[in-house]
Amino acid sequence: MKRISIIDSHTGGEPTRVVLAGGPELGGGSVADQLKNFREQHDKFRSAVVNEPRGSDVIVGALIVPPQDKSCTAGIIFFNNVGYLGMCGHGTIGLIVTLAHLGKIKPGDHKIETPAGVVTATLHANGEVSVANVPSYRTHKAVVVDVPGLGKITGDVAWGGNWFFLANEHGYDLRLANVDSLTDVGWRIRQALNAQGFPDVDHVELFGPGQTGGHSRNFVLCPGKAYDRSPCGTGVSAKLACLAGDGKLAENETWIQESILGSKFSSKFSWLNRERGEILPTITGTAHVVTEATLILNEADPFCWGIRV
Ligand code: PYC
Repeated sequence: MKRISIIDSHTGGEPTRVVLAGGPELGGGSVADQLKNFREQHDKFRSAVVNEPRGSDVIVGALIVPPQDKSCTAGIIFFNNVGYLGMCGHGTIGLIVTLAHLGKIKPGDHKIETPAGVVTATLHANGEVSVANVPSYRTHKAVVVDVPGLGKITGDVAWGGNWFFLANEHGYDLRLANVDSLTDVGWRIRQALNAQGFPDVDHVELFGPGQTGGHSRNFVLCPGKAYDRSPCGTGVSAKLACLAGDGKLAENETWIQESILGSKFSSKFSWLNRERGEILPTITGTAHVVTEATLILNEADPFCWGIRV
């Protein structure tokens, strides 16, 4: 019988399950090296932690690992129902609030090593967390995707710690009541985009007008077909790269991004390299701890390692 100690939180409605103890030994090195080992040797642990019957499609797992960069407070590997993330904005906010809940960190700056690079998370005295993310940039503007059954949809391809397709003009109403049809649309767009020359893009973002005071609302479809309940930290980073590139947002100007639930991240950017369109985005949000628990893995259980598709 194996026991795994976890804490669950949510960031704007999107859950993060931090694994505190009981994880696999990943052999050290950079967090990117440890992710390779995790993926190749211990993928069933990922599934056991986030998939049913202990989890669900929407949970993002976060395994704390030793950082190679010793100036970092922690290393972290984020994972979901189908695989691994380069970085995760809502998950980093959840991690910081979890570490504060445990009394392991105090307000101030905390560097965190992720597979996509080192980010700096600031725990504010009021409990909010800001994450200065990895450098973000747009690689393709106004890509036209021919989506079977939907027609042509135009959007940008950008990196914010994960790869995103971002569409402003799509004609869909971004309301919670419509998540089933939005999921179908997002999935069709992703399939078409992957087939039409962008195999790495695994997140799709649809944007519309803000409905609860934000500058914009989004619907974000994650790699395993779950929609992000939060505004998606890496997705907002990709959005800022597009806004910056189009001259629609100035350096240090605030952009409030609403999720499909209406939960919000405040964000801003500074230029790293204007010619290359590279920005440093900072995302601010709040998380709440909801569960402290022990997962039990019993090999006698036919679903010990989770239900995998
Ligand atoms: O907040 O970056 C994020 C994120 C990625 C996938 C789910 N949330």
